[in-house]
Amino acid sequence: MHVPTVTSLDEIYPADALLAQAPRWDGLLESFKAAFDGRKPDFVARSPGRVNLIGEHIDYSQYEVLPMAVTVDVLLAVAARPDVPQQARIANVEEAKFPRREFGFEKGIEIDSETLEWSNYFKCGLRVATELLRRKRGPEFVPVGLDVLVDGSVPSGGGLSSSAAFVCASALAAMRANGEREVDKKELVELAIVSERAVGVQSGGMDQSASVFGERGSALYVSFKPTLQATPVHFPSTDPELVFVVAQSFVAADKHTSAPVHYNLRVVECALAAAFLAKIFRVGDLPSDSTPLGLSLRGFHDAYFEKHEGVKDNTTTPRPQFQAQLDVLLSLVDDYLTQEEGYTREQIAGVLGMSGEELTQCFFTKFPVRAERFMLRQRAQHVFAEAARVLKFRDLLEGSPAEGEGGGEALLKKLGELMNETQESCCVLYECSCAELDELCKLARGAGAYGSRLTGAGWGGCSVHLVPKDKVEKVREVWVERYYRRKWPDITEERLREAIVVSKPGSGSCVYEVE
Ligand code: NG1
Ligand code: MG
Repeated sequence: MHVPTVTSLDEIYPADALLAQAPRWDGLLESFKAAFDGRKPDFVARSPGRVNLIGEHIDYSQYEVLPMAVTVDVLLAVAARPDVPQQARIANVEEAKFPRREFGFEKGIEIDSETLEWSNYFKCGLRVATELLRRKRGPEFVPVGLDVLVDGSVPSGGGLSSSAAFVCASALAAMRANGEREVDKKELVELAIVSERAVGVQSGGMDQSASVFGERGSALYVSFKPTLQATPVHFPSTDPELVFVVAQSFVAADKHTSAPVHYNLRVVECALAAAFLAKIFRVGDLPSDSTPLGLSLRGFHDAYFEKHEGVKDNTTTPRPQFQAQLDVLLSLVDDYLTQEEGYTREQIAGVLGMSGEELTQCFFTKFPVRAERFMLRQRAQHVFAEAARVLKFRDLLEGSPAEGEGGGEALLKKLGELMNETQESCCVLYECSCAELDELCKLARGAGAYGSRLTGAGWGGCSVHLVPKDKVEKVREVWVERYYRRKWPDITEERLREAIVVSKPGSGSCVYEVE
């Protein structure tokens, strides 16, 4: 499947968004000329943000997740400069926040993960493109120079994954500038996932998948095994209508700086839990996979059922059986990962039969983390239970809402319950929520939301709520009054409009040809 080329904005946005988008695009094309010697851009590369409906912090354990692309996006207006190969000039319409940069990449693309620098994300994308181009055209290929003007409407640090949208749009931009009209979505995503880790966050692959594969009108069931795949999942028509509302906490989640004690630490804890369980249940060395540390809880999962039940290819196991497997794993965790207070490095090394040095080599060298104790029990409990919730959520969306008592409303309530369970688990077991996110969820539920939870990495950022259509106004009022105005008495109407958005699944990455 290739990234589409489009020639009109209504191929990208739903009708109700066009009114706001048309002037934004015109402005971008005009500003490009002003920024780069009066030249017109050749095309615009576009990739959207995403909201994750369910399946939080399990993509880097290789479990399925259920996000959807949204309408906010990152746009890159681009002109190729064949006369100055391997030189980039990149500017942003928000010049004050994101100052213009120029750099050459004849000697490779350096990315300093120690500094928080906006153009790093562009460089990640450029790396993806260079790698893809060299695969196709040979190692000697010399890419063209680029002039780029960026306009992002995904709030940064807001939990809607501006980073992945930016990386994917950048990769696409560099491919197209070098004449590639047919970019394979899967190839693009797989490389973007690995490449984005260069900025310092050891992410899974949900965001890039949702951004590139997004489809208007459906959520995406993203699986990583046996290979990356995004399957559209349609929303059933229900009465009351199912609506997802996204609310910003306006607590900027600085995942980059806090990575060693938050995000990246969770990545290490999950890998340690996988190795620990594999050792206890003597399943042998886990097969290496594409996760940051090369092993995952899902790898343990598959190895365990291969050894104990002879399941050769667990990716074809029917969903009810897979759910039953997850229940088994949860009881194993309960019985064997018993230390509520966490595990020290010494204890883990002891169980794994490693010296302290070997443990450091395998788990603490690739990227830095800081912790005295590793909460293997709680993290594994979250991951296995969350993986099961994703399956249940998908089953509910695909089942007939007319079935069972209460029809549509009963269905929405069940979906909402799963979201609430996720929030509870993120809060208590995974410790990735924060007081502000908890507050937004509590207020929403009190005003009629069926389900409320954080979305994305957490520790700030964004929340998502399943609200029956007739309650959206009420929920909004309560948030405005009891959260936003209380915290920021002078908050503007415009800021409030940004804060609370009814989100519909939007289309994925594309290239727009400028006439
Ligand atoms: P956000 O919130 O977009 O930074 C992060 C990871 C995902 C996933 C979620 C938690 C990146 C690019 N993405 O998302 O892979 O693990 O957290 O479910 O870091
Ligand atoms: Mg991100």
